[in-house]
Amino acid sequence: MEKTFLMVKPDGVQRNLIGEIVSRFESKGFTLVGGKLMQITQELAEQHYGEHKERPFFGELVEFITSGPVFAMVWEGENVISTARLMMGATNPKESAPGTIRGDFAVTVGKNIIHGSDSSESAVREINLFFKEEELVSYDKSIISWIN
Ligand code: FUP
Repeated sequence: MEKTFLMVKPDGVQRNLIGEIVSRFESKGFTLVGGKLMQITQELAEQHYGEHKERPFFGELVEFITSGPVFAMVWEGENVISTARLMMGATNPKESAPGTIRGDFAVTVGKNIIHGSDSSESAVREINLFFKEEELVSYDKSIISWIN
């Protein structure tokens, strides 16, 4: 089953949105298979956002993502990577539709509440960057046949 990496960023944690965000993905029908509150180190931040290394906002991005605890998660489900991106909304909250997480809770691109993998390659890379294999739990939910 497809897996994705999602993370409530420091602004989302400070604004007490962990529960709201977890609830949205649970209600949708996805399965939480890993989760932890953690402080991202400088090194992990630079690895995670490596693709943006040359961008002018890289320094601020690393500073922001290390500025407080994050809630890192792995979610499982059919098409979870692309569906989670739809549920998150556009990267810039100026353009994210109401009803999406960023559309409902964020105002500015530098504080956009949530991260989610944007492809199957980045999902694998990011899951491995943040979680050890033994931190992920594989289990069946009897309700799944009413979802998929
Ligand atoms: P996303 O995949 O939606 O998280 O977006 P990107 O990978 O393009 O960007 C990663 C993060 O960089 C965004 F969440 C916010 C930040 N960013 C800026 O601060 N300014 C920009 O112009 C673009 C992105």
